[in-house]
Amino acid sequence: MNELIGQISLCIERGKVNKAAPYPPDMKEQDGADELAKQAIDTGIDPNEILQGCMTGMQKIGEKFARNEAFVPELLMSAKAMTAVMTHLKPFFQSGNVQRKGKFVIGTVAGDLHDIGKKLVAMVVEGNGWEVIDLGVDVSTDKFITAIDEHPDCIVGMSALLTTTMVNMENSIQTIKEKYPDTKVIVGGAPLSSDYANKINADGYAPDPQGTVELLTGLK
Ligand code: B1M
Repeated sequence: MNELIGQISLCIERGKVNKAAPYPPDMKEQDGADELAKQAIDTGIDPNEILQGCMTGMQKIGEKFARNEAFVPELLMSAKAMTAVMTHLKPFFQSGNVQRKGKFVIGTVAGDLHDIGKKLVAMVVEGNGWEVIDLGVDVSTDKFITAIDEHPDCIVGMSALLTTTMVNMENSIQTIKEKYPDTKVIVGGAPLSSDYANKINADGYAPDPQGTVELLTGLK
């Protein structure tokens, strides 16, 4: 791994947002995710490689959390550091074709507050020419329905990061299909799979942002 990317990855894992941030104390006054991401971009490093470094950092903090070596406040700091990097990556992922291919409504399902992956999907889909309506996190079935009322020609995307919240997709999909049988609903998120998507009557499963773009193109 490139040294700069390794440093960014470490900042995500340790939750070092920027140079001014006092957390974590042993990294005080060092450059953080914000400064390093800017440097990486200025040096011409591929934004996809920077993103990959971030994912590695997130993976590591997630594993520590699973082993009870890190707790929610640390996860939050990692999320904050990742958000700082995404601010620099956004223009690259959104610089695609401006002619709109269709509308994509996306949200993290009810009970779930994870939004980093969903935001990445939204960014890349937008960069690939779709109008994206991001409903945020903890999105109720009613909120999805209201969005479809306003954008009847949209495709809906649902994200879930928890095994306890992915089950909420089934009810949302069923209610959407009862009111709007022709509306396509696709799903994604770490605990999801194609098999699960089939089981809950989703119209497709995408493992990542690029997969979402391909799925949308196929469904259009
Ligand atoms: Co939480 N968390 N978290 N967390 N968190 C996980 C998901 C967990 C796996 C950690 C672990 O135990 N190892 C675990 C879930 C276990 C499970 O259900 N099997 C977990 C838990 C348990 C929890 C809490 C319950 C902890 C607690 O309170 N005790 C709690 C739940 C809160 C809630 O939602 N109600 C909680 C809270 C949080 C924070 C708020 C602190 C924070 C989120 C902050 C934020 O998002 N703003 C957080 C974080 C950061 C994580 C980890 C560390 C990182 C998630 C992330 O951002 N990954 C995560 C462990 C891990 O993933 N290694 C973990 C990076 C992101 C780019 O990847 O989101 O997978 P991801 O998105 C990917 C793909 O999945 C896909 O594309 C993205 C880009 O490639 N994708 C889609 C995502 N959505 C898609 C939608 C699509 C298509 C593709 O639509 C078509």
